[in-house]
Amino acid sequence: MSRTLLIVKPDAAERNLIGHIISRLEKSRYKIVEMKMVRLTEEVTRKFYAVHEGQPFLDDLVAFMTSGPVVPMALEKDNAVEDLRILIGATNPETAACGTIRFEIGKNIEKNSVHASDSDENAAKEIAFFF
Ligand code: FUP
Repeated sequence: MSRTLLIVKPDAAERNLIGHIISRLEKSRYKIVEMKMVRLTEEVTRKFYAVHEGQPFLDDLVAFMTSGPVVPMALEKDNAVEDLRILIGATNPETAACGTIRFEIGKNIEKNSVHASDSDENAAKEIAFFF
């Protein structure tokens, strides 16, 4: 078993898609081991996205992520990190594979509905960041 972090982003929470996303996760055999609804501050969001410091999209991304509630959750499953990246799809919903969560409900490259950790190392860090 391994763990990863998923965040339901404000665009999905705002459209009442939290339950839909949880359903997709549970049907894919993820166990939710931690979960909460939070409103992120600018400071916390900048810390979370520190790796993107200096990127032209960062200010907009921070404004978006602080615009409404988000739902971080720690998920457990075999091969959790890699399988969840496949389930959510590419960053840009327009290029995400058919059937992925971002393909299905993502609006654009910024408002792409969900975040998922990209490595076991980052998953551990991101779970500790929120829980
Ligand atoms: P991902 O790991 O798929 O979430 O994608 P990245 O780590 O590359 O990017 C993190 C977040 O930055 C994305 F979810 C959305 C945002 N982003 C933009 O808004 N514009 C871009 O050009 C790239 C990323």
